[in-house]
Amino acid sequence: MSKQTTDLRIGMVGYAFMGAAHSQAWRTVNRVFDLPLQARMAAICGRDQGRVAEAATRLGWQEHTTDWRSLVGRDDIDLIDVCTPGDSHAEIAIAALAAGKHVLCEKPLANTIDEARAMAAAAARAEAEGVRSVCGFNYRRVPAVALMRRLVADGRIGEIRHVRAVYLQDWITDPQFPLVWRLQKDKAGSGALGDIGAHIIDLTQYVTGQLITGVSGMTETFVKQRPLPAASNGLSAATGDGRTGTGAVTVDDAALFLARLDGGAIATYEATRFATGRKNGLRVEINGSLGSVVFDFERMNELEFYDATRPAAEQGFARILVTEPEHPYMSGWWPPGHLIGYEHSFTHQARDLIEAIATGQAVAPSFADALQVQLVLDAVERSAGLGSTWSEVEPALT
Ligand code: SOE
Repeated sequence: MSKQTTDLRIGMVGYAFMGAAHSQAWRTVNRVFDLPLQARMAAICGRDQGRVAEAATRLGWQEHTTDWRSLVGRDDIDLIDVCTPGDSHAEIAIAALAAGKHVLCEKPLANTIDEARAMAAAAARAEAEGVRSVCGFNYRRVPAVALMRRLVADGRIGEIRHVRAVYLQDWITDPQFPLVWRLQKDKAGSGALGDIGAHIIDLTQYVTGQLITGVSGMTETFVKQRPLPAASNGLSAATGDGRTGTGAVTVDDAALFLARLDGGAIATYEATRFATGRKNGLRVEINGSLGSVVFDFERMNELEFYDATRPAAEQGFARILVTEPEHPYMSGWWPPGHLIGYEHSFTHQARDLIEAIATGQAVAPSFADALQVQLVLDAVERSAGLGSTWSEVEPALT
């Protein structure tokens, strides 16, 4: 591992949507939280010389490069932040871990189970040498979600019976929306299932402390051909730069599944990019023997809590405004009652990773946790391919 100073020197690969979100976090984290290490935005890497140079200036990176291998090999880099499409996660993350760099890797961990297994194995080997790795399931770090987990872990909703989770978006409803990388299996692994379904799988397992053991799923691709894009940049892509014609959409537009969890809960999940009018509608409801909790990302500063142990005349869903210093992560931010947004979940992710590196403690979700999510995705795809037959989720650790 490279020499550790009080600086944590970061090299980021990728500069589109997630690259910008992670950059915002690295820029902000030490200004908000008192941490033992100072994040330094040393170098950013991307394939296109002009665009990566522009991104370095815009996002606040000291240097830029088009060669991720040289970045990973540098002695003056401590952490590699992987914000590329899924088809390069495994190669970059494994090389970085082998070079003794801590790794933050965007979700889903990989495009295939084999890649995810190799990444989890590399992370386990590196962990023994004090190298930390974490997968970017950022919604865990929304304060209301962390509070939800705390209430569930404290037994406030009793025994969990139902998990009801949806992640609804609508950004590709227009059939003329171009064939961006997120719609290509070789680049993204899967569609709505892996991109946003993975978030609700991770989030619900995190909150309940239970793992999905089996599923029955279905997937659908509503628009099978789309115009070829000019250049892909995150979610958006312009058409009409001279490229003509269409290409096949090779991933799911929507994925639905039923699941059983190992603590006895039963669950439903829905992930779609065709829920017209729903922009980032991540909603999770958990019903237990003593109450319920509900989180809706479109109202991310709130948590609904139903406490069935209260006197009958006083029962009803309470709306907790998760903005107080007593709430997870909030003491670093504004005076009580002031709201936070999407970007803050990434800053909290950076905070937790820096703490883990400095203290030598493990940080979750580990690559092994993210492999387990990958195994659930695989089980859903297998089930869908077999007419929704029940598919067991393989154990992550064998
Ligand atoms: C696109 O659907 C996307 O940007 C996901 O890739 C992110 O993980 C999610 O946070 C928002 O939507």
